[in-house]
Amino acid sequence: MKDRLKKIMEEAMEQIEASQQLDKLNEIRVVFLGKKGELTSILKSMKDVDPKERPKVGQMVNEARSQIEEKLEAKRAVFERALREEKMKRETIDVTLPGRRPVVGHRHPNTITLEEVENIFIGMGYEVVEGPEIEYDYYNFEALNIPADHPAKDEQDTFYITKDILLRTQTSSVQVHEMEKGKLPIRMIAPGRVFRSDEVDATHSPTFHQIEGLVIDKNITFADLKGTLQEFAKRLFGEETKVKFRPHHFQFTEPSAEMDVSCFKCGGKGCRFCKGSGWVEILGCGMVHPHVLEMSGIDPEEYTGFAFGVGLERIALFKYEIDDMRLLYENDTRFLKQF
Ligand code: 2NL
Repeated sequence: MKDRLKKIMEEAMEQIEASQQLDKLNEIRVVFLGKKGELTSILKSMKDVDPKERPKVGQMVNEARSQIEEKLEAKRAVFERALREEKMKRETIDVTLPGRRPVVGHRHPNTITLEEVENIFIGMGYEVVEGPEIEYDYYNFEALNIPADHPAKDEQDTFYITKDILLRTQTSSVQVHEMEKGKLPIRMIAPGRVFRSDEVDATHSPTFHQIEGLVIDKNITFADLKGTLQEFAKRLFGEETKVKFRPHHFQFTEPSAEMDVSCFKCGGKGCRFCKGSGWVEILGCGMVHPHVLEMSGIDPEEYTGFAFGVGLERIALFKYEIDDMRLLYENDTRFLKQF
């Protein structure tokens, strides 16, 4: 029994000494000290030992166990120190190396322009309201005085999802929802993405952004519309900006107009930018059609209002002198980092 124990001890020590990896130590622990290990099997065969000798043999086995454990622990510490040292070596920082400059993001010209427009109207007491891009036909067309058989519906080349559900072609739908709530007066802008089935070119995209505005109160007149939009143009393009209203037609406003601003590049003398005219068309507007008010439950005898719609990309292209709308959608950082 003694000899067997001695042999086990020697073998364990030898294997521990020769081991090269932390994993190997665990294997050795199982082989010698585990439930089915060598030492345990000796304890199991104690019944064959002379009862007088048993305490002594037991003590020897225990001693052997603690020696093997000590040796395992010592070796484990050696491995761990080596691993730690290796890791430290890998992690040394060469402070003389040049740093890596973090890439700083830029706001998209659309975002810059949108925030500028929003701030102008917030400053005039308007609320910014957003709504869903997927809408019922009713909110996009019918409530805006565009009936089912009206050619404007074809003109707009709408993306339909079902017969009654579509991708909004304008953000007016958001304003119709506001009108339906019945809380007056209303002073709001509705910015957001709109969709039209257009071919892509330098000035068209199947998706772009619009900002619509709506004011409804007692005694709102065309003079309020003109004053507000003139102030908007001055704040956006500069104090010296002049505006001009041309008669136009929209189904949802009566009367309707388009507003031009004096070309901020040439001050109105005429240049490549304004195609020699000195003016640039910037938005459509008008007094809300009585029928539109009525359909949303507002009495047109008591309340009047004005509304307008501007294309966000159009303003961004104009302000930043970008000559191709596609640049706004490509997300090329070489382009974006210029703003
Ligand atoms: C454009 C300019 C416009 C409106 C949008 C509007 C909204 C409501 C009622 C009446 Cl809820 N009008 N929006 C008015 C005039 C022009 O957009 O060029 N649109 C095609």
